[in-house]
Amino acid sequence: MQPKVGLIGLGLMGSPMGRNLLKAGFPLTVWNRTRAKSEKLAAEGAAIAASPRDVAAASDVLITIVSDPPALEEILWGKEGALSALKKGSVYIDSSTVTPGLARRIAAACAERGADFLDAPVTGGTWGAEKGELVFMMGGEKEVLDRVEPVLQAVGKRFFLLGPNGAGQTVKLAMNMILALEVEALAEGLELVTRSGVPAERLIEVLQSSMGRAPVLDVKAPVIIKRDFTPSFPLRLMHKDMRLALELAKENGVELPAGAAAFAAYSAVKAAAQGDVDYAAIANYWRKN
Ligand code: NA7
Repeated sequence: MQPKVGLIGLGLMGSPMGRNLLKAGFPLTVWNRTRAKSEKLAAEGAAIAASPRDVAAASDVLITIVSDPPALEEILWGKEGALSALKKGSVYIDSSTVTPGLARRIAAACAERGADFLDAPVTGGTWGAEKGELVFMMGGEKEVLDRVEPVLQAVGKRFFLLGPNGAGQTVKLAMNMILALEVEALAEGLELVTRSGVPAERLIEVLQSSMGRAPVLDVKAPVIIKRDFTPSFPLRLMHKDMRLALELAKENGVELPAGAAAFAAYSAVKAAAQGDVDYAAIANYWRKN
């Protein structure tokens, strides 16, 4: 019999994940702070719960994907939070990007209720979420992952089990720090060549044939050249991830000199941004300062 799946958080990532769970035939119960987003999925077959608590009570496998640590704490420990209703023997998977410390705190709370927990942030963006081809970075037990893999197959294509609870979040924060640095470096290089009298496209042509080539640069170079910063991965979320990575570094006594400098540049662009923009808008650094 198909496990009953619960999903909390129907943002840019959660909504397409929900759609794919329904397409794969899982009975799905959802909750989102803004109800209109739940109603869209209800039209496709999902049941709407009245609270995060009610989603947990209805689920064998609970998935959450919300903005940041305060949002996650709210849906788990807030009024009518999900944790108090987790079923014994159920599995809870959190795909928000938060801190490894919070992931471990959640794992302990799940264990108290006889439920298992996987921290499972994702990469692949909205495109990967829509195609059901997300890549999961996971912390937890292999036996637990094996139990829920049929559910995760509906939304993802690769599942990296990286260590105990918290390991998924650790790798995700490091990875997004690297992506932020790559795109910041690209923006710097483009600014340097264009302000020195060489068209941006010439640098890109050469980059494409060099060891400096990277898929993220393939995607973000045209965005920067066209200056179309419609969010694909919003700057506000990348900024949050860099902040969390720097917090983790501090906790562990690790210096991240380039990360700290890039964070200051992203912060300046975020403060000056009007509305939601993609993190490639780091290229606006030279427009705003
Ligand atoms: P979005 O599209 O910004 O969606 C964020 C979701 O989080 C959305 O469902 C929000 O509900 C929900 N949210 C935000 N704050 C709260 C609070 N305080 N309480 C309950 N729910 C909340 O982000 P993405 O889908 O792109 O990304 C989600 C995560 O994956 C994030 O950690 C990324 O870094 C990776 P709303 O609809 O606004 O009411």
